[in-house]
Amino acid sequence: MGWSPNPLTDITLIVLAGVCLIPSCATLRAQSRTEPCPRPAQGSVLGEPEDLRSQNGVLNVELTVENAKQSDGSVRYCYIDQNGRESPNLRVNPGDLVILKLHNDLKEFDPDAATSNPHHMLAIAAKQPDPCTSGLMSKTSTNLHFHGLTIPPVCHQDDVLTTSIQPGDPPFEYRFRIPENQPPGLYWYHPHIHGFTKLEVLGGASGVLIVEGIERANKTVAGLPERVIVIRDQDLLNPDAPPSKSEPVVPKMLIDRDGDAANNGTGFGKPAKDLSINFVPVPYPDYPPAIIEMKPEEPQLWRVLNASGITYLNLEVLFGHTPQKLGVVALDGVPLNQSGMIGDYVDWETHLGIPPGGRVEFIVKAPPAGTPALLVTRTVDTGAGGENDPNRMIAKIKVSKDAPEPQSTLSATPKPLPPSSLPWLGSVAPVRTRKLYFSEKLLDPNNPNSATEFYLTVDGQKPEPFDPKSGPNLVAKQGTVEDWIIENRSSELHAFHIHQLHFMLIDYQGRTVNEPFLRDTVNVPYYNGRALEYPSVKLRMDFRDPNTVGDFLYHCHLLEHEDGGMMGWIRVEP
Ligand SMILES: [Cu+2]
Repeated sequence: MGWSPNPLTDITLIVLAGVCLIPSCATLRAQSRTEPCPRPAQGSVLGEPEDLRSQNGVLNVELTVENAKQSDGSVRYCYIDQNGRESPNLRVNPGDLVILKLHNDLKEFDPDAATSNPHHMLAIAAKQPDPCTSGLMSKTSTNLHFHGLTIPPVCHQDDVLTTSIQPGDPPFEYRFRIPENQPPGLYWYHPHIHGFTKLEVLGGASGVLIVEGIERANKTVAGLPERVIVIRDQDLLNPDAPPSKSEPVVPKMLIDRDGDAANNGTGFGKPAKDLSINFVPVPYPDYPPAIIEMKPEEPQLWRVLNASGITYLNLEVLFGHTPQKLGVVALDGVPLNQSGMIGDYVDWETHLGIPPGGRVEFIVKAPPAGTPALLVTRTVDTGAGGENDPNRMIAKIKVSKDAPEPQSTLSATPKPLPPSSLPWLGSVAPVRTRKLYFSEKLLDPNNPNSATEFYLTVDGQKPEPFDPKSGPNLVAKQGTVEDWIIENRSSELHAFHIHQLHFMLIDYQGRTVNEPFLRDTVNVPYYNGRALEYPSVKLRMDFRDPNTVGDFLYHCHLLEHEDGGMMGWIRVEP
């Protein structure tokens, strides 16, 4: 696949696999729904978000975004539908109408911060402004972004530049049609309030949107049970705990520029954030795994979203200590064979790198009875300035003949999807090449502990944090394609994402790859401070779709970078 996190030593997972395989808490189940934003206990059997399916071409859903302060001071965020279901899967077909009413029930738990926040003061002064145009950004503002969908970036559809809903506003209606040509696959929804996206997403505000029909694009997956897996990150539940005794001793923990545990280059030690899988927490230091129940040797399609705020994933499925082949059929919502060139293609890989915001859909075969099996994430080298993403367990795969099936199964007799009516992106000549670059600056260059500003700059312009009042940073024309070189001039990884469209990876680190498939989020390697050139990726950007018109955003999908200003504004003219 397009990027390959630096694997450290192989002993890492051998040690890892020895830790707390069968937590005593495994039999605990989700807490009751009477508590706001309920979460399952660690070690729980993995549940799935409930499916909400469109009916007669319409998906009607009401979501309330809520938050709840916990006894440890942390604040959970969640979407609850009209029947009390948390972060449901929105399942739609191409051409369907989505009518989604969003209630904002967010509370301010930190009044001191509220009074010191000029945006919040503005909100109080202005008294319930028009949600379409207010552009208000505060801890209690919210909106929705439908990550990966090629729908118009306008109010009530997929605008996040000025759409902002406040507590006390009447329910806000999103109403849009899933394009007939939207590739079938895994998309997602989350809030996108500049400056506060991390707060809400890290707290758990995210969910999956599935465009049905992946088995129509690739009949290899026809008839397979499908399992939605959302991996989120969150602040550490046990921040003061020493690392597990089964881990090698690591250098003293350092803090990176974002205030998170810094990458120590060992694959061990305290992570920057804890992970959860379908809300089952897998906390540091022992990483008690969730339990995935499967029938022996049963193949399933796993649809994995990395909804983390900052954590990179590098997934493996181990039988004993041996990584298994995982059959990738789609990336970022788009089947790999979308180019029409590679038939019912399956890319068999032993590890899958997923940046924050990215999705991978792959075939997993359960182990034979009696074989221990784990879903793990291996360490990711995020760079000297990056966060610590160590090796850790996520789930144990437990097989038995009468394991329950996942709630949804793909059609066994799919009607093939018609081929795309547009020429393959890789064969279209770009009208221009642009260069953009990620960079970071210490506000006080003499003080390594001073605040950092984050920039995503069009080459030739002045590096400045994103300002929603600045107007567009660049202008493109609908109907064209462009090549963008994205450089990383900082010492940590960034994940480039653009709204409203997909792109093709042409070059990675100066090497031509011409991937015959599409992405909407891509990792950009870090600068080591020594190489003669900055690391870069070259992307072919697709502005051909008539829905890709208007003002929208591109940014780093590490949300503290995005909130810190690593974002830009593109205007696509009709
Ligand atoms: Cu970044």
